Amino acid sequence: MAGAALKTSAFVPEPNKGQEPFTLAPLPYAADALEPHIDKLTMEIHHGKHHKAYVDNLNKAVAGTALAGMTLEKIMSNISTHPVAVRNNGGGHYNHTLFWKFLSPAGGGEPSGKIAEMINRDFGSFVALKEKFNSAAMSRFGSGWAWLVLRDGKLDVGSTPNQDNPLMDVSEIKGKPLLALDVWEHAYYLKYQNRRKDFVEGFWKLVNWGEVNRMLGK
Ligand code: MN3
Repeated sequence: MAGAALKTSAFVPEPNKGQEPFTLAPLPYAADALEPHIDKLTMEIHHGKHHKAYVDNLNKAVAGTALAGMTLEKIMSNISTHPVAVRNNGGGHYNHTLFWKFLSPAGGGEPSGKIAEMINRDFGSFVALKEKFNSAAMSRFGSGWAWLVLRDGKLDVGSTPNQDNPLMDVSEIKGKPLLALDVWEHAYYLKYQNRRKDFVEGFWKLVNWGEVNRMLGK
């Protein structure tokens, strides 16, 4: 039941609730709220068309199978045994649900709280983390995601291809996602064209550190 899922904590990604069919939650802010860093039309297409298609195609892929009603986290933990449509669309739904929440019109600036301490401990400084994260985002060839994750109590940075994520058994980087950046061209091409680097810089001006801290405490 979608209504029941909405009663859970705001930072638990909706697709983790094992609801079936999976549903597209509204953006947590207006489509133009992230301007100038991410433009309104990009947000409308990205959420209303791309993310919606992942949800619709995921529902088609799991309908009538043993995966229907299973949580996405469980599905992803042994994704190598499932059809590629589940990997692509399940990952797409999960990743985008996280991504919208990691952005905020009131975001950006320096990290605070527990995540700030851990960044300093594990990377030396926020500047050093950004360099590593930006490198992961820039060096991902073609389409994919950059990630900050928690694994065995330590922070790590890496990237995944396509709609893969660190919860998947096939992923090179594994752990609990704490921050995600979509580097598919559909995330930035209308405004930035080929300038992925400028999009990544814009992303840092939107990061919702409160959400990162809440994920950390989950
Ligand atoms: Mn996308």
